Amino acid sequence: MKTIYITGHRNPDIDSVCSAYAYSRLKSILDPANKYVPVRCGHLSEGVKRQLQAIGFQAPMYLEDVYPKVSDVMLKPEVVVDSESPIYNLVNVYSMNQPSVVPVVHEGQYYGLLSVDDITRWFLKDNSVAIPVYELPVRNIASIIPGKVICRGKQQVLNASLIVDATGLSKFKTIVQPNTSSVVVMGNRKDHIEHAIKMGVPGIIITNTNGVKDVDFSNYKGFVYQTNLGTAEALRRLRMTACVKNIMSSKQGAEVQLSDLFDDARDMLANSSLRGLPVFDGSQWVGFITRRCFLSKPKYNVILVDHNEASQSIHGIEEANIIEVIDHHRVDAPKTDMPILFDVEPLGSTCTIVHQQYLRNGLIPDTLTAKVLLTGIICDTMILKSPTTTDIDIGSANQLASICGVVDLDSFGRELFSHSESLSALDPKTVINSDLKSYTGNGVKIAVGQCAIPVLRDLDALKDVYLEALEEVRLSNGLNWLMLMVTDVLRGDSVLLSTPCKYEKKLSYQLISDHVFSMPGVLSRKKQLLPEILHALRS
Ligand SMILES: [Mn+2]
Repeated sequence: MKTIYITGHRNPDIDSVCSAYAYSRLKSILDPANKYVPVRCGHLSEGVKRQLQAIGFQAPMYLEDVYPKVSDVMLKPEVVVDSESPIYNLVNVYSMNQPSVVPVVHEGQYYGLLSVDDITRWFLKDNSVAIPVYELPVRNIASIIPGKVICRGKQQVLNASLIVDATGLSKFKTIVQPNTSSVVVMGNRKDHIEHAIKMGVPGIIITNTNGVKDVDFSNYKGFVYQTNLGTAEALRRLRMTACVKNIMSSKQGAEVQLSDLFDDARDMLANSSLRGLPVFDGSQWVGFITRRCFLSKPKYNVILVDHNEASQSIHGIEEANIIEVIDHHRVDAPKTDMPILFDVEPLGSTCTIVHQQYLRNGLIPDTLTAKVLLTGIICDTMILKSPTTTDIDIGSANQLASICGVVDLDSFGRELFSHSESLSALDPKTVINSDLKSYTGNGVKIAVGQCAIPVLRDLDALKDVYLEALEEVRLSNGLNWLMLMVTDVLRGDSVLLSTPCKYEKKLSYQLISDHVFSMPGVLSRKKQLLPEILHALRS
């Protein structure tokens, strides 16, 4: 099952979030094998929030970007090893799979990653020229060598080298002396055992036996263990009783977060000598990554609705698979590798296109989806008054209204727009940014914000503040020209505020004061204003 995100444009408006939701519902019916997730790639303005609240609709979740993340390649720990457990247990882990790292826990908490390099280093050291000294926890001896503890002794861990008793008693006495700090691995030989006890060696492992008789251990302070394993096998296991934590590299500490970018984590690993890194979600350890996780880069699958330009889309779209585009704007779409469904129609709302797709597939949207689609159409067409409105929009609106029980479209629309903001109640920069679209025309970087309000009042009092805010937003966004279109929905007119720019004089609208234009009957940014702006840029 693939996950496919459906997103509208940045600074999401009603049409954008409503079409993303409704299209995800349709796709889930048509293609139940995959998971369609509606998202929004920007935050909602207060007005949009109130409008959605008014129809009882929860907006799609926010998704910041579609760059591949650590979470997309992370390995979940199938096997973990306790830091105190014997190295011998790693044999089982490595016989099941060949991990380059194994997560190590201590008392249930993440402790570190053990890598194959740690194991190699330990085996090489064990077989180097110097006689190795082992840290042998007595608990581990009993767990991996079958047998019985005869004396527990005082030490929890024996720090000792190993001696095998394979000689006659007189030779043995020259090897094991009062200061000998080795664990002796020996057969069940009474006089040899008594000598080892007398010399006070830290431990004695008696092999090839099911019972040691007639030896007095009562004054002995060391550890004594009997096993029916042969000497060679007992010795082999004894060396691997050392704790896993003892062989782990001290170079722990580097870590990544679940939400870190794939590229950043890959570079971090590539620039280190580590085989893997632990992955955390906040402070919680959730898994790990190894170099193998980065052999191929995953791609997110995305459907674009209500936009098709990469600059208006979710961050990371250039690295994603665009698998469909459903839109009603001018086309400036990114190239794709594969043929895709590209449904761009000059209709009043993307929600109309989505409804038309329901009809083409012989489906009827459920009540909530119908209301959501209707809301998208009514808002984007300014209650079916915008010149972008077509007969198809009107037809869809009427059909959807009858499904969700809306009797009067005009009063439904007036009610919706009554929730949008009034200019004086808002911060000018928030208004400019909340529905801002960027374009490049003739090499000039421009952006146009639009704000729909029920009735345009107070403009004289507010225009200077707004013009000042426009200039600040223009500078901070690195734009050549920035405009705000304030649309009076109920009267069906707009006013355009512009930053000072040589092209503004070429606009055909009537100047009502400095940098303020009257646009009677203009309701559509994309169909009426944008072509006019692009024309001004070219002339
Ligand atoms: Mn739209």
